[in-house]
Amino acid sequence: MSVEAPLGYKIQTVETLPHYLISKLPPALNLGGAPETWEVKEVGDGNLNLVFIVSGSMKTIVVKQAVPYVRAAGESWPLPLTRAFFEFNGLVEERRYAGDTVPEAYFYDEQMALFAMEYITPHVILRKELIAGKKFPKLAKHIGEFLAQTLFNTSDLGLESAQKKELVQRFCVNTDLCRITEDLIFTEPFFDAPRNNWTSPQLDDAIKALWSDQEVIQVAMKYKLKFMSEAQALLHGDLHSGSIMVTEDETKVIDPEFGFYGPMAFDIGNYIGNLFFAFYAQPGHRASAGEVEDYQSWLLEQIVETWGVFEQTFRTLWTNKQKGEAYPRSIYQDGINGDAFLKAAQDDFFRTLFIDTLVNAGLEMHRRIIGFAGVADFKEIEDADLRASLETRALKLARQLMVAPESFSGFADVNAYAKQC
Ligand code: SR1
Ligand code: MG
Repeated sequence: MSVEAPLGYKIQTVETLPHYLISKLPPALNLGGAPETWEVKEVGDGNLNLVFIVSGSMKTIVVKQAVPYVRAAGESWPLPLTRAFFEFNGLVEERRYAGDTVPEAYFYDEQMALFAMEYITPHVILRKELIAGKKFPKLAKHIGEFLAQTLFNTSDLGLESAQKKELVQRFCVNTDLCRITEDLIFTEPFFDAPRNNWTSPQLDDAIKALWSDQEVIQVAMKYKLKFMSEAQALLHGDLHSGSIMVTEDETKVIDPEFGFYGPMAFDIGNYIGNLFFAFYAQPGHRASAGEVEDYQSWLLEQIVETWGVFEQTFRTLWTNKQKGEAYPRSIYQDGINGDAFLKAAQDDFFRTLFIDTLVNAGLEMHRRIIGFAGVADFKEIEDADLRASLETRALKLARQLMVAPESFSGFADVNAYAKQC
């Protein structure tokens, strides 16, 4: 199967991009100087797209172009170009609610399947910094708020029902990227799929045992159905530490090309699963036991604090909401027993969301160890025996999160269990 490209579509190179851009850039986006003088670098290191940094004498921008296949796999894995549309629109919608935590998107060109956005500097990809052992004092606040603002304000709690349905319609056709998630996260780790890739032979027995573990597999399939059918909020859809850029003071969430309407717990669980990942990988990256322990404690604090900020911000948005037909103001804010009802409604909502978040974190951890898209936290550990022993610990927590999420009362409790694994 090959992908149909719009007439005139061409994969851009550092040589062709300036000439294309000069006819497309909005007048307000003046890079400065003649296009021949612009410096262009291709810096994409993700799985899917080309990423260019284009600098003129006055301004630098980022241009992202979709190619008609998965970049990390090559032309044998075709992938439609429409993902540029979803990433551009995802940035626009997220920025509406999360402000500067999301880069500004400048323009989208359907014919070339590309868009331009703000150049973010000197921020570094969070995953690299977690591997390097750096701490970020504002990270939990920024990500907790990002999650609350984007998830609340795009759900039926915070948005007029007609507007929400319009957004559902716009994003629900992101079928090809959803299909990647459905396959890579929810299905392939749980059977002998050709794309799977784990530390072998060290983990062979554990992974074969997983394929017969009915308890885990039933949960994975239950949550796959939820992912496919619960249009609760506009998700980022791929919120791992590789989709976040940081400095001491700022956090930027990038890459929402997997954006679509799905269950809130998917985004939150993805992020938290990646923090647990970083937690287990630490002995592969730090020089001493003391450094490992210190950084692991910081990572576990991040999990507690991110959830805390998220819940607090979301509760406040909900309590003060002006619109949104779910849990309407007429019964809660303006109702005779409103305050008591609202607290009970919110408590119930967050308990369910917490459980679903744990399951999604467990799913993300399984797929990064077993499936196609492994991550640097573990892949960069060269000693395969050490890597496998750390992955085994991560898999132990991941299983517990999936089969017994109700046994945990909060993240402090989960963290205590994570340390024992
Ligand atoms: C084929 S894409 C593989 C993975 O990369 C992206 O970042 C998503 O996480 C996806 O699952
Ligand atoms: Mg990405």
